[in-house]
Amino acid sequence: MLRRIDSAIISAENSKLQSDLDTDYAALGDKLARQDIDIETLTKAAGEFQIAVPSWGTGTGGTRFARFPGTGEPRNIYEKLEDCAVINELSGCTDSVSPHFPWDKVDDFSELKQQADEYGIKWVSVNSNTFQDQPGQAVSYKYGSLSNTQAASRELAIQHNLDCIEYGKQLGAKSLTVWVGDGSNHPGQQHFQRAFERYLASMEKIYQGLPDDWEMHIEHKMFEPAFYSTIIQDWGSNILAAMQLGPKCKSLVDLGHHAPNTNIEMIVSRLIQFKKLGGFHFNDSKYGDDDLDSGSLHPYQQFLIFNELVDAEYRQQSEFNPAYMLDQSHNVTDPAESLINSAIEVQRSYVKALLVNREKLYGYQDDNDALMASLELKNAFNLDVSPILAMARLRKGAAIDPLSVYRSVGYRASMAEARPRDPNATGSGIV
Ligand SMILES: [Mn+2]
Repeated sequence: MLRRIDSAIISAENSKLQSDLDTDYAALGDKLARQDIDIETLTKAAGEFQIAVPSWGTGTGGTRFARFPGTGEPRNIYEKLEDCAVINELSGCTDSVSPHFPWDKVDDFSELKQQADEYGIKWVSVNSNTFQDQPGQAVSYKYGSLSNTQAASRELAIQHNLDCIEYGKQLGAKSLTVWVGDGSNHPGQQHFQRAFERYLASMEKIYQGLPDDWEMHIEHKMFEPAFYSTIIQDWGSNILAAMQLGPKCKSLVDLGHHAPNTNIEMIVSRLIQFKKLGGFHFNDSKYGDDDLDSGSLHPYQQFLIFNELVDAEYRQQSEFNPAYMLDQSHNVTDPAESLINSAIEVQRSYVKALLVNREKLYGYQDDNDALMASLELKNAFNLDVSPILAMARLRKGAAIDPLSVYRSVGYRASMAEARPRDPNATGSGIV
């Protein structure tokens, strides 16, 4: 298999840390055994957990005010794939990439797939982009895409989504994620119902183009770029559209696309109950931003979301197979470092949620013992599962300390030489 980081370097770094890890792992194993939890079961689950990297997350992000590009940024999808391979080799938990079109469009998708295959990277959900006009585009998305009042703009957006499905088929993807920036900035600008009807009619045409084994995921977002109303502003509009369109259409939850303090874990539970949870875009948010690093601000919220997901697994909820993906914008960090760290933070939430004793929790709930029910969750959250995550990485040939290895090999500096920046290239703001 093709590699970006020599496995001998990772092994050498791991060998320096393994003795301490073995000690910590054994101590944690003893502690968990006293609670009748087998640490090996958790380590196996951690090793199997995978979360996709968004291709656009490998470049430095920005805001609508400015973007400050870093050195050695990937300039095309092949270079983004290289960085994704590095992230996976070090973290051991990101074996797939989610592409965005037309940003990642190439002439020969079989060549791109072959390159990814050699890195052991899969392609997952393809993302369409109808929130900006492309050079030479015949009609504009300024006043919306799938819900535009003008049929020509709607048709262009529909065809773009159908094209994305074709690209995805060539890459081996199995789902299409649709987020549109459609909405309004002024009260009265848009007739809410008629706009939603146009959106649904457009989405129906895309749905008809889905292969039998594909899903379509709708992503809601409360605001931005439209600041008064958005066509799929919340999970209510999202699930209504998904139910209207059919069983292959599900809702996608981007953690940052909600009002502050929204109970996202309960939204997740509702979507699971009605077999409409398609997947996630993980990130964190403080105010109205939607692109901070996963778990950097609200790790307990992320844990509570995984508590619902693990509960669904435990109860063997039917049609439950959500797609996990990061969706962040890295403005001040090396994107590869943020993506490695964030993937592990999401994996951490998953493993902590596995610590919850479901039967005990159900008992506390049935007895209305609020405090003990709450502690069953909090005690799981408070346990440091780092040795489990590190051991899972070690056993997969990934790094015990991924960021340390990443920095020691000078990856970004070497990319700065290999990937000189085009001085004429214009970077988008929000990505
Ligand atoms: Mn998103």
